[in-house]
Amino acid sequence: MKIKQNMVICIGISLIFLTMFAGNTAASTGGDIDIEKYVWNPTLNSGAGDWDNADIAPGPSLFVGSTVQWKYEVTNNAGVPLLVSSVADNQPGVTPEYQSGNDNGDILLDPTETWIYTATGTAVLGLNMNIATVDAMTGPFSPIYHDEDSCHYTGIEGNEIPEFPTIVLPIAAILGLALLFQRRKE
Ligand SMILES: [Ca+2]
Ligand SMILES: [Ca+2]
Ligand SMILES: [Ca+2]
Repeated sequence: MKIKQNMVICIGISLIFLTMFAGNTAASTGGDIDIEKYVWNPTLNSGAGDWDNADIAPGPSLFVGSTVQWKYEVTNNAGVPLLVSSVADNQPGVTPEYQSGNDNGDILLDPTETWIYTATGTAVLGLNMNIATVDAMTGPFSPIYHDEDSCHYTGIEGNEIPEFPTIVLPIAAILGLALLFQRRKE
């Protein structure tokens, strides 16, 4: 009797889930998710800076050691709300953090919403390419929708303030010599 009751409860819960998500699954055929990854390019728009999609190498030139800022835009082209299961970056130590876009405050990425994520890093020398990925689904039984987008920058040397001894030593030497000549004249 107890087993029968449990079975009825299980079937009931399953039916509720199926009803909740069946519509979404059916409507999502041909749907998709989109991620775009941007890097802050300080030389765009006459030097004021702007977000650069930078899909193609070499991307913006950034000074080695300076902060790199990335932005990720996730949009829903599926026509139905999506459950975003993962937004990630293949660059070690870079974790996209959600900032804004979930306008109605539920847990789903609605077709009208664009979710914004950001991350920062430190520029390293040479060509740097990394890939952002997103996974989403319409419900527990739906296929996983996946998209990815690349982003480039090139780390260049320069803009480094010389370290203290490299400035101070030559100046001290010149001042010392000047003093020495001054005293000899006297
Ligand atoms: Ca894309
Ligand atoms: Ca991009
Ligand atoms: Ca939402």
